[in-house]
Amino acid sequence: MFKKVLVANRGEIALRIIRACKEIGIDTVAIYSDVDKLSLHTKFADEAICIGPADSSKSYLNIPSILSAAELTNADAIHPGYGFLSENSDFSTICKDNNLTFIGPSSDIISVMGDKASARDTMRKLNIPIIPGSIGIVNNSEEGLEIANDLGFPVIIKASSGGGGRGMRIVNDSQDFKNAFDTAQSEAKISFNDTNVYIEKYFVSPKHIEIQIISDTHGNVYSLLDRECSVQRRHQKVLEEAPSSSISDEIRKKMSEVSVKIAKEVGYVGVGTIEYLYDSESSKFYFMEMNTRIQVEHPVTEMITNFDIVKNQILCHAGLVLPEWLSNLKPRGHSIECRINAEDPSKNFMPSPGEITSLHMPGGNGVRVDTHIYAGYKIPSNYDSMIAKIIVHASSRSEAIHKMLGVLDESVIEGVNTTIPFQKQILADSMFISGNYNTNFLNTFQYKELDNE
Ligand code: MV4
Repeated sequence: MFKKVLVANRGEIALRIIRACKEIGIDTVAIYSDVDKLSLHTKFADEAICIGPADSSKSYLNIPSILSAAELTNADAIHPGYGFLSENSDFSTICKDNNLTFIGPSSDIISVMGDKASARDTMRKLNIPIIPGSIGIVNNSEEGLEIANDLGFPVIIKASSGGGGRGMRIVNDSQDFKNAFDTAQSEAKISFNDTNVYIEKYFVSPKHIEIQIISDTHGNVYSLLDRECSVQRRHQKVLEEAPSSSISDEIRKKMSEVSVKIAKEVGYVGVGTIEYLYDSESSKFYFMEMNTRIQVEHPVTEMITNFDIVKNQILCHAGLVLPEWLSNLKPRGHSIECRINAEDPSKNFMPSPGEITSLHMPGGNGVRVDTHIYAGYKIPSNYDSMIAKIIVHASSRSEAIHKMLGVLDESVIEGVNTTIPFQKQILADSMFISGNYNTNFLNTFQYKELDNE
């Protein structure tokens, strides 16, 4: 078992990992940039080391600095959390070369799944249903146009090193194709230093459903069921729920089986999420991409399975054999997570950093708040604007919606603007309540600014 884990992250996920380590009995090392000196994760860890200035490239992405911190404190493992270095295959390799366990999959798997075109090719070879599209990358717009004509418009051009919506171009007809293709390639070069792009048939109104999997080092792989993540704004998930109310138990079982097959075939170790596009009309699902890290929205899965994903992720990398009861999981009730960002929804979600002057977080049966903020905390402007995740669990979706509306009403975060009013309007929206929403939901949803906000 690990004696000491260095948590190479900040904010709520750093706290989450520290809490899981405490429960196991593992000592923890926090790293922080100078603007995060007063952040809670530096307080809750057993040790805390400043690794550089605010700029992520000089701190949370600074591999030599992080490794020095691990060496100084005699850490024997590093947990990357999500974002930052969590899907950096070089970091995984460097940890291994320095006798540090990287709490994540091997660098080969990170590389394969991080290269979206090669991930598709891997799935195709495994006979996994993938979105119709190009075989591998597309080298030029002439080749691309041929593929697009065969697929039929609309199509979508995606950066192979992208993912999460970055470097995507939707093309509705052939006249726009060459320009879109050339733009996608140049954006991919700028954003990811990799011009490789691929093409897929564009699904106009899919649902975004993902399957959580966990694997130990003994070849056991289990599905921890599904999450619905279709409520996205500019490819940032806003609200997630588990299980999805849009798929039948039969589809849930099939998506789980396909996901377990993928993890087994690639020799996956640890936790991972396979993202699918789901077409409600045909009840068909298609592999879109695989994320090789813990995800922001993991708590909704923990609530419906009563299984601690982060704790077991750490234990799996320390050699734990996963329990057999995971093989016939059924969703227990319904869970919803609202991401609370320090942004002003009435000003096009402009970031709203600053000091939290007063704070009241909700509680009660089936209510969980994962946050690193406190009254007096100064939210820095250097990082992601998410300041809290409010998660509820109830015996039905309807009760979970009512419970979430209630706890959002209870919540008080003063001193900065937050997206709480936006979340309340989503939860009260008839299309959302019906469950028949898809990835276009927020494109047509109108936030109404109210005086008493
Ligand atoms: C798609 C798609 C429809 N058709 N691919 C990729 C990254 C992920 N964050 C969203 N992605 C999508 N890929 C094909 N072939 C729809 C999405 C999608 C989406 C696209 C645009 C705007 C919002 C979206 C929300 C969820 C999914």
